[in-house]
Amino acid sequence: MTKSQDLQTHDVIVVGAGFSGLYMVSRARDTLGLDVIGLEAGSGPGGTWYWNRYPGARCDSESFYYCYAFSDQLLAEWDWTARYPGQPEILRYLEYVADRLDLRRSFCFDTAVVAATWDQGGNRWVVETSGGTTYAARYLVTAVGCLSAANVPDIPGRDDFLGEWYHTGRWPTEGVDFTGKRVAQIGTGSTGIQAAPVIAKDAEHLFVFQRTPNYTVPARDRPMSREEWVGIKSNYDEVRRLTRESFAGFPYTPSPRSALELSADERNQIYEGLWAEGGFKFLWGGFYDLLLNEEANDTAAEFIREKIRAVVKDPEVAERLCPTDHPYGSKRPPIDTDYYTTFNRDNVTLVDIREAPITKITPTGIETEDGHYEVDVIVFATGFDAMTGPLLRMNITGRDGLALKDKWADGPRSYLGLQVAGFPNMFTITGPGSPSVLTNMPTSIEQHVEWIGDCIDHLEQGHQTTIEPSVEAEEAWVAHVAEMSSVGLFNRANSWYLGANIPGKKRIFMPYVGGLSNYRARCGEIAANGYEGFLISA
Ligand code: NA7
Repeated sequence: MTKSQDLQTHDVIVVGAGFSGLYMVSRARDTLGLDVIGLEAGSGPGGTWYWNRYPGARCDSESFYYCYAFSDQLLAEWDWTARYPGQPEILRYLEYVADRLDLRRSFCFDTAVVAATWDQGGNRWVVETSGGTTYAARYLVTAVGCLSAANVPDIPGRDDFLGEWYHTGRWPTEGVDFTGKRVAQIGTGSTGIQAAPVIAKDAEHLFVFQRTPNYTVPARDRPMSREEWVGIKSNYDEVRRLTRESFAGFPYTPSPRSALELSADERNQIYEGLWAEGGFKFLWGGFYDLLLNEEANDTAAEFIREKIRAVVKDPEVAERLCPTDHPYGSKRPPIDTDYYTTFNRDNVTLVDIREAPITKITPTGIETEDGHYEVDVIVFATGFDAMTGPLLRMNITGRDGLALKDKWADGPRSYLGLQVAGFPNMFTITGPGSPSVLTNMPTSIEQHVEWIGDCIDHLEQGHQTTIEPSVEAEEAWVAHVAEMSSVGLFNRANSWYLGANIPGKKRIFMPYVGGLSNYRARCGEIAANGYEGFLISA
């Protein structure tokens, strides 16, 4: 590091200290021997798991593959206690990794990036931060996550509310005591579905404001014994192989059968088995065509609706909870613990805001077209400005004064979701245009970190100065991402994959639907062919 007044110079700046930022710093510092600084807005490592401390927050991927696979040492030392780790345990894991790899000394915490600008003359990125210090480095790696820019809807009257309000993705570290309180929860995505059953246990009354009913499958969480974990570890090479060679980073082998090949009874028997097993396997390990064929999808959707009708005692509430306006899995599929049974509690009311929308927030509650709900606390489980939001809020400006927000005004454009033309030496871990949120995140993150590390090493070894995609390669990739997204049913929902949850955001399907294994192979070939499609300057 060199330091002059309030400018610090390094080789690499990594923004973020979640799964991707921690591994990127380790890779650049310890494997490549570069001088790296990590910048993180939170007061410690954790990323998503630092901020999302809402009640019920836990991982929807199973613990044994929702972790780093790159290090035998980390695997050997850490034992997960449950099939799905809760937020506190995942945060402890990431803190353990930060300590074990001695990463904290390379990070500045409580430091948000306020601007990042390419300095053409100096061939470097200049990054301004909330603390006032400016950092410069030849490489800028964004490790900001896909779901970190909280979306708090601009509902009229919000600032007049006299009670407490919270967004689930910015939950107070000290927690929130709901005892004896009337609570409004807005939103029934993965977060709302995890939070409602837990909040309902403490609150005097919980009103769940639902705009779109969601399909959720039981998680079937359970403790994981030491013996079970040891057994999995002894065969971990196979877990690595399966996750890396799979479509979505899950160690399941999807069935080659169509849901339509079987009789209704045979099919339901399989669905019953998957329902009993719980989790994402219902979508990814059942029939291969659930996300490809609407008729096949309908069989799973109707199976879930029948489960809702069987569990929820009030038939009118059950029907309101039944999704009918989008195919199962076309939005990010939640999994749950006791979500539907929560609506059988006397202290829980489902408020259908599709039928009677919210008109305003008042000082004492929420007004809809058919009534006023007096509450003490509002929980916004309203999601995120996904994928582009975390990047755009950093005010990134590339070559010739090109602002990323202008370049992406009509939707994100990138090559492989890794680099953007006009933004030399900037790498975006799990950026738009890569499989990212459609996959088990640590699997995608490790692949990106390793690819970026190798690419930086290639430049360093060859004494080359900059790398960025050619406009042609970027255009071709953007067209390929769009083409793939039109193949299945993903475009059939108003999802955050498309940016549909943010008023005014351009509707573009952002993640790459072509599958993680194909994507990994393509990235590997491109590197092996001398970084085909990239412009490298000496
Ligand atoms: P999601 O999946 O975006 O869900 C947000 C929920 O909030 C969803 O039910 C939305 O309804 C609802 N919402 C959003 N804005 C509004 C407004 N203005 N009024 C009423 N309701 C609204 O976010 P999550 O946090 O649940 O999950 C994000 C990801 O985090 C998750 O998929 C995992 O990957 C981890 P809508 O469906 O848009 O009608």
